[in-house]
Amino acid sequence: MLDLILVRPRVVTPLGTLPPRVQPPDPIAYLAGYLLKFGYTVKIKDLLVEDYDNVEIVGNRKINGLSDVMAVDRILALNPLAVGINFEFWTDTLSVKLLVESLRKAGYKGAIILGGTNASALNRQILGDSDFEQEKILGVDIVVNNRNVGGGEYSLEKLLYCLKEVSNLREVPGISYKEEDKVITTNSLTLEEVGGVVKEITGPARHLYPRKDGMDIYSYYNNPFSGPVKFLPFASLFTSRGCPYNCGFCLEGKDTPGFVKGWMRRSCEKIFREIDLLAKEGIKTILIQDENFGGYQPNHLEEACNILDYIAQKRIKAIYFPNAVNVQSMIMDDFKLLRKLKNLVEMGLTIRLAVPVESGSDSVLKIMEKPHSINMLNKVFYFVEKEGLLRRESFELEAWAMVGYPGESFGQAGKTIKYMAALAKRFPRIEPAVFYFQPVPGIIAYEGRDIPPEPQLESQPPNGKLKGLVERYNRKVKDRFKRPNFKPMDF
Ligand code: B12
Ligand code: SF4
Repeated sequence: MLDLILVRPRVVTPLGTLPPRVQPPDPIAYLAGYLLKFGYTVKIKDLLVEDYDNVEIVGNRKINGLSDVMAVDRILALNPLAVGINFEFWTDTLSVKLLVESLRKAGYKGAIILGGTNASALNRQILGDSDFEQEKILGVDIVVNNRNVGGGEYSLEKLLYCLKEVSNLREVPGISYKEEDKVITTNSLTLEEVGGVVKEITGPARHLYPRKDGMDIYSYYNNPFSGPVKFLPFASLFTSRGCPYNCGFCLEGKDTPGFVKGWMRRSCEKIFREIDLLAKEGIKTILIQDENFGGYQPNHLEEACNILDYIAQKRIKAIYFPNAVNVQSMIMDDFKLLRKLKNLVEMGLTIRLAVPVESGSDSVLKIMEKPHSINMLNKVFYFVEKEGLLRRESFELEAWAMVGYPGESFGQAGKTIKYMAALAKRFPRIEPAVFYFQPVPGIIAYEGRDIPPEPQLESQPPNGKLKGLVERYNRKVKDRFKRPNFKPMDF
């Protein structure tokens, strides 16, 4: 009997939109890497890439990936003690529900465990403690919390031990489960305890990913978050977990029961060994996926710069920061991080960076509890201009903002549009995108709603006036957003 199958579910997108982006299912590969060290038998099933072109239409949505019938067949054939599903995205609620339902209908009696950011945010609701049917997922036994900072690995290991030894679930930290119709949430590890786990993390078990011609299959899709990757193959790297800040629109900012809030870096030695491995595999582009690569203190910046230097020594050709870099980190210690990136560009590396502008109004930045101000943003753009970075083809810059945040006036939204339009004018090569604010489970704007929430499938304009504003802006800067059709390469 296999101990555990870790599943990335099929991906749900709105009808009429491009096929979904494909990135390696890193969260479950991290879990697998950790469990293998303890001698558990684990496999990964990536339902998205196992049949990417198979599309099921349900109402106004399409679901890409291996059909549930086939998925259940393949999972049951491996006879697992437990099935763990990565419920990362609210948008995938439909596919996760259908998969759990199909597994139970097919008679699967083992434990079904959900984990991942969205599962953690909705832990008790998923287990039935909710006024909204949409949030409940019948058939799930346990939700693993401890999102982000590393407790996922720790809790899952303890949970599997418990399931194998048939001992009390109360002994497992950082989980939610049902006991006599009541949802029980056990205490999380402390930040210090989780820190010990994060330091021990060696990296994801990439050898479990499907491969083709020596490359893991994900490079064949060449369509990650932040524009096309020029140099293939690529891989993601997480050097740290979590974030110390409290931005109101972001799950990282929330200190919800069962979560561990904070930031910590993995051991630099272990990160270097992982980079060695990636270089040996011929990886050309590294996507640094951290929420907060620069940390929040000068010594964190020092480590960040050492990591960048190490990557450069290994002849990696490009480094992307698809989740942006905090504005604080960019200006801290006399622009140390930006200077390092400039230095790497001069050495011939391609760098793609995103600046999280968020709003062009200081008052809105305050409502959002952002750790930056307009003045700090201006300093970043001044640096980029003064140092001539945007004149270099190998430096790519994005800027992101949003409108429609609760408490923002129409005039303040207009200020954001003006700020972004001014950036577009000043820097012909910048990609300045404006989105509509979207409340996701776990943040106050979601919790406060008294209508049944539906997973929003794309950025929805909150009112007609705002929509007009953003549409006019997008028409003006439209050339900046030409993206290739996200279609997998032939294989
Ligand atoms: C990389 C990333 C992406 C990648 C894809 C990642 C992938 N592997 O498929 C791309 C760029 C494609 C992407 C797209 C989107 N993303 Co994104 N993304 C992330 C990001 C930055 C990192 C996720 C990650 O890999 N973390 C590292 C791992 C190790 O940590 P982890 O995921 O928390 O996993 C740990 C635990 O949660 C737990 N765990 C995880 N899975 C499981 C499963 C089991 C069984 C168990 C027991 C435990 C467990 O253990 C893990 C190790 O400790 C997160 C923010 C963040 N830092 O988490 C946002 C985040 C997940 N994304 C988010 C969003 C909103 C989106 C989009 C919807 C954006 C959009 N409007 O298009 C799309 C949806 C795409 C889709 N449906 O496929 C939100 C999700 C909010 C929500 N509740 O839905 C997040 C949290 C960002 C945020 N701060 O708000 N994203
Ligand atoms: S700094 Fe970034 S990751 Fe941290 S809470 Fe704010 S938006 Fe989220």
